[in-house]
Order: sequence, then C-alpha cells, then structure tokens
Amino acid sequence: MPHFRGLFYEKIWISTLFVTLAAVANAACNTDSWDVATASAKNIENGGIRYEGLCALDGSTGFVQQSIPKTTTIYYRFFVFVEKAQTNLTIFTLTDGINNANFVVDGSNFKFAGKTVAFNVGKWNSVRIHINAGNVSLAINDAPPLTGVTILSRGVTGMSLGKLGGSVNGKLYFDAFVASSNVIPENASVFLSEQGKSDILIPGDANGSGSIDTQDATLIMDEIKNNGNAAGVPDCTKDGVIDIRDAVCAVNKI
Ligand SMILES: [Ca+2]
Ligand SMILES: [Ca+2]
Repeated sequence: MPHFRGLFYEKIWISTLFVTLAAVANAACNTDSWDVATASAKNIENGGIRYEGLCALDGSTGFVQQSIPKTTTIYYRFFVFVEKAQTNLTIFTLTDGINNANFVVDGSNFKFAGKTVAFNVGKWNSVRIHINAGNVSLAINDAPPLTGVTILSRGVTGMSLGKLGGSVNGKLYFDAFVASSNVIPENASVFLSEQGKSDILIPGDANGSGSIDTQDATLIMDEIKNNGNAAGVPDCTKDGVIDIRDAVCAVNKI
C-alpha cells in the first residue's frame, strides 16, 4: 500500500500497538479512546488480541496498527460503520512485512484482491477474515464466505485498521476488533443496526442478535473457557479483555 510507509511516520510505539496521535485530541471517540494497554496484554499465541474501548473507533481521525509474531494462520474480525458511499477508501490492511493486502470500500461495495462483496452503507457490517497458508476466507455479514484468493502466503505480521488510503465521506467507525488464533464463527448473526447515539454496538451482545439474554452470558463463559470466540460483542465491560466481569455485566443487562 503506497501510504503505509508515510503514515508509519506519525506513529508512536505503545506496547505491541501503534496509536495515531489524532489532531483532535478532545474528540470523544478517536483512536486514543480504545484501551490499547489492556488489549496488548494478550498476545496471539494465547488466543488473540481484542481491541476496543469505551466507544467505537473513529476511523476518520486516523488508524490503529498492530504487529504480531509471523503466523500463517490467523482470524480477524471487526465491525465497521460507513455512513455514506466511499471512493476507494482503504480501511484494513494486512502485511507480511514486505507486501500488503488492502481491503477497500468503494461505492457501497467491499473490495479485496480484485473481488467485490456486497456491503451495507449506513449500517454496521461484520467483517471476518481467516487466512490459512495464504488462502483467504472473507465473510461480510451473513453472506457465504468469499474464498479462492491467495495473499501473503509467507505469513502475516501485522494489520492496520482505520483510514489508510483515500478520504472519508461521512462517518467511519470500527468496533469489537479481534485478532485470534481461535476460530471466529463466519456465519453467525450480524449487526445491521443503524448508528446509535453512542455509535457503539451493544456491549455484551455476544451472539450479535441485537439484544442481550442468557445465550450471551453462555457464549461469554465459552470464550473464557477457550471454547472459541463469540461472533458478536462479548466484551461487555469494553476493556479489551473477556473475563468473568463480562458475564456478570451481560447478566445485569438481561
Ligand atoms: Ca444476544
Ligand atoms: Ca471485558
């Protein structure tokens, strides 16, 4: 990606995560708002990195970046809200340290490696990516995963999430980012909620059904027990870690 090296310049190192020094420091939901210190406490070998904060990530203010030990098998999952149609806006980039693979919103489509996948403008979309020895499975919302594309077969060493190329038309938000060696369900229920007052998804809605009930608490416990990652937003406390407090938090919302 041509912008990668230039944007790299703006970064400071915070543990395993870079965070953009946003020009508008007082914005409520800029890149600084995500709890990077907590999220970075987990590494990829221990099941994943969860990256969120007290609000959604405002991608229009910059981007976040994460480096990991090189791996040929990894799952990524995040939710993205794009208010309006875009023109070649790169929102997610994977790298092997030399080459990059860009994921782009163009018009009201999601584009990757010359492929086009339907996307929803004005709603939250789930994006799930699984790379195994260079073979990609890309699932947007409830659509069957796109397969048959090979990228970065040498392994993945990092990702960038946010405004990475092009200009943002309207609002651009991200929420509930996960990088994990654990399976992330690809065809689970998805969030298609309209932008809410707080811009965030429903913390504690672990299955992404749009409401919180006992199933969500069960999924949170499953994730605590390393039985796989929930498809929705199990981090009820929004601190970047899934633990018993999230199960309690979800139960309290029932
Ligand atoms: Ca639910
Ligand atoms: Ca939590």
